[in-house]
Amino acid sequence: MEIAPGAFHFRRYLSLDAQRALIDQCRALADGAVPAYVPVVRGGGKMHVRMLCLGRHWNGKTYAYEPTRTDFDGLPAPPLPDDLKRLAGEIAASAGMTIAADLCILNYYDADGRMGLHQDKDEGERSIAAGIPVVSISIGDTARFLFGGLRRKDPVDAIALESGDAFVFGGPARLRYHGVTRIVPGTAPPDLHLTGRFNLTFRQYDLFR
Ligand SMILES: O=C(O)CCC(=O)C(=O)O
Repeated sequence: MEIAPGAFHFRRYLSLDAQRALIDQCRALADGAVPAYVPVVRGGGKMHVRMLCLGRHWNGKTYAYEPTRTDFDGLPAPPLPDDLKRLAGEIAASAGMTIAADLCILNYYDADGRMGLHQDKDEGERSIAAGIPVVSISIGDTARFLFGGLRRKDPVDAIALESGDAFVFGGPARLRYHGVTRIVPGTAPPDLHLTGRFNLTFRQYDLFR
């Protein structure tokens, strides 16, 4: 469903089996040799998610991407697995867009997880100017997702992102403000045996690859 020019919400894009497989993959990555961590941002505040960047690391102090986690433990960002990259491409294609994802931010939200209203604007200038989309996948508990305009003060829509949903924003929507105000505990499909929520956002930093 196109909710605004360039912004698409696909409910239940992923089957339960696909979600289960993705949860296993997310857990293995988040608890792997380069584990997810709670970033501390510029002003010294802690984020309310556990984060792991794949392909490139987003530095919460400089808001820049880099190969290694210089704001945390100096470890290299793990590579972005090919199957995830493919999935991002398929979802973008469903929205009539293309992405050659070269990075993904994997966030885990517990019952207190949230993320303030922000723009995704730290990727390469040419990629953003071309409107290459951000592709988001949600698994687990429902999130109250805010989707606003191009200015922070613009009105926002509250959208329930449920388990298996995909959300794509590119073209004229690429720089829209968005955030997560709350997680609704206990709303994940019981078969998933997941408490909390995983969210993956795929982006393409480089336009020419
Ligand atoms: O968790 C979400 O749905 C949004 C995540 C997000 O805004 C981000 O990673 O920049």
